[in-house]
Amino acid sequence: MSWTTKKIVDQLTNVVEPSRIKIDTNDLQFYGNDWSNIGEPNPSAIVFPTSVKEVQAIVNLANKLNFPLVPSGGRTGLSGGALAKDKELVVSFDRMNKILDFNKSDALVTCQPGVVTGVLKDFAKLKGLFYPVDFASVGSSQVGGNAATNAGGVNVLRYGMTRDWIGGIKVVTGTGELLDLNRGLKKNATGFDFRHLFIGSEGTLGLIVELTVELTRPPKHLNVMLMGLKNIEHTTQALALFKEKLDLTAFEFFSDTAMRKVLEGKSLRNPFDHIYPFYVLVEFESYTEVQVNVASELFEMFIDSGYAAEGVLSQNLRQAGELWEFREGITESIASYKPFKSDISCRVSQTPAFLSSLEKTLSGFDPKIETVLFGHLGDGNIHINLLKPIHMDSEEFREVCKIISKSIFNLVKSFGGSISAEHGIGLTKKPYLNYSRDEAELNYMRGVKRLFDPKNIMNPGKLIDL
Ligand code: 2HG
Ligand code: ZN
Repeated sequence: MSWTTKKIVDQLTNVVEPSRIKIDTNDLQFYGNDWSNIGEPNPSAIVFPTSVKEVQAIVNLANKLNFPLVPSGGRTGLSGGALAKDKELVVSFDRMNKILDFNKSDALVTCQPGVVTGVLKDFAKLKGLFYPVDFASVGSSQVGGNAATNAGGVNVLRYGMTRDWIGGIKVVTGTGELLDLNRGLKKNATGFDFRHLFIGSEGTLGLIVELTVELTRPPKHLNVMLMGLKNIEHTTQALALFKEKLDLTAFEFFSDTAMRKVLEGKSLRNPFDHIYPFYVLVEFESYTEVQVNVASELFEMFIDSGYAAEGVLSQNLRQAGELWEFREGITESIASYKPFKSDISCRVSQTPAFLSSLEKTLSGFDPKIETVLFGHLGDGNIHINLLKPIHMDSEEFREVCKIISKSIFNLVKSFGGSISAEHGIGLTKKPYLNYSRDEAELNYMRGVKRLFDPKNIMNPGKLIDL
């Protein structure tokens, strides 16, 4: 290690005001960690730049002294991408949180990376528009972090991932150069689109210092239907039918164990008379009563054919929110079990086959480890949470889960799926990246990393090793 905290802090004071450098233990713990909680944070210091120039100066210093940087947004990631455990300097974007520009006719908003996702959503609303990327942590995640991890969420089925809403970004590469990528252009056929290399690169190529985000018209009226289903095949049959007849904004699913945990954890009342093996939550846009009637007819058809056992359709926005709680409350309800998380995807049409094979695979392991399945079925994205039995030692649980996740990843590979649909690779999934990307691809990824970050100072150890 050729740098020391003292050396970094001394020289940083030439670059930013001393009050924007933090070395208190509490700050190091807080800003050096993310929601994955997989290791002890141990950064050298935290720096809070306020301008692009300052970010460039920090990167130049890191190159000169050869110390690593960890970018830090809302730190809501679940894969350890923002964990600083090896004396890195954490670059927090908390003070770069301004909306810089808005152009109504382009429906484009330009902002700094530290703008909280919920603030951007509220800003869009104020302008009569809509920023559609949505997930449970919009209240703390930041737009820069969303872009760096290509965040997904519950509305991907209709609106796509974060990538689809980024009209332009400015980045400071690992060499300290400032790149202005795509500048909000809708059409631009001038060769490689570097913007998309940086989106989803988890801070390993450079730091995103400005974003131009596209907004759209808000959905007219959203309705939510929750159904209990007896069989996994029926979930994709429901998806196909509803998708054909309605403008779906979300199609989510969860298992019986997920329902039990959320009822208990959130003290909710079971909306149905029984617990069913699977639940689907369908959200759709209605323009008039016609769409609501179509949904009711489809539901009746489902009941008549024996697919759906019970169901409920929201009558107003408050009820829609209440139905969402059964799905969105799952993560929080199982947090006390210290779950081991996987976030996989396969083609939507293959999800029933995948889930049946998964059931077989998991039945070979300790039955005391409960499995909670849920996710964005409309996108083929399944969250698999393994729960630690109360009496199992944490270390033993982690070891067993590693073995189980290898079996899961083998299964994912056999389906041509992805070992991370939306949570990213970070540290937790780095050893398994080759289950989803072949060696030739990994070599090109290393080449790209070397090109933009030749000294390997940008979030080293995450996503891919050189
Ligand atoms: C969700 O879809 C999040 O609710 C979290 O991606 C998933 O807790 C999880 O595994
Ligand atoms: Zn999710």
